[in-house]
Amino acid sequence: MERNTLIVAMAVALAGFSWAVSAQVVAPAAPAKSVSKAKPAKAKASEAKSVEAAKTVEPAKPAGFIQDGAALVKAADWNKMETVTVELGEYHFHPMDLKLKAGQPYKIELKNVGEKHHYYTAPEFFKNVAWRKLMVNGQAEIKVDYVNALEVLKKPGQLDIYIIPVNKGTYTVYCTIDDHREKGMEGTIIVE
Ligand SMILES: [Cu+2]
Repeated sequence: MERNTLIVAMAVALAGFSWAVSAQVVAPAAPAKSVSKAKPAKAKASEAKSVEAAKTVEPAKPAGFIQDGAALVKAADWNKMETVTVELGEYHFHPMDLKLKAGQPYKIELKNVGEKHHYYTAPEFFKNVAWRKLMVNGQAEIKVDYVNALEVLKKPGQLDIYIIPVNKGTYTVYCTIDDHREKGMEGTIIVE
């Protein structure tokens, strides 16, 4: 009995010790505000740690982009997807004014029919859509949460984007190569 009691006591002591150690490890991650008042130098480290932990759980999109895009893409009925073709050439988009419906899943085919490379740059529009994927010539798919700019290489370059416009508005699209924009490569994307 004495021996058993001793083992139990040791086990309790060890458990207490490990609890103390784990508590020490957890402690720095405690509410940043209370820590920052006492030890400002360590507060930054713990804040950085908690931000890192949050990213591991669910990666955050850059500010301004649709945050719940993945859920919208998953919930959408892609059998009702509409296909729209936009041609890029010297120096125009066709159509120049693209009209889309908010909440409607789209495949937008960006086709370069010109002799030069062209950009399809629409930063505000790109921020206001839920991204499913991009497809290159039916040969490769790129899964993305957000996009900044797209370039479609000269004839016969093609890039298909699968998106759901989320926020209504009038957005500008243009080509950023040389003076293409000034020569006419600026159009609008209207989401209603
Ligand atoms: Cu261009």
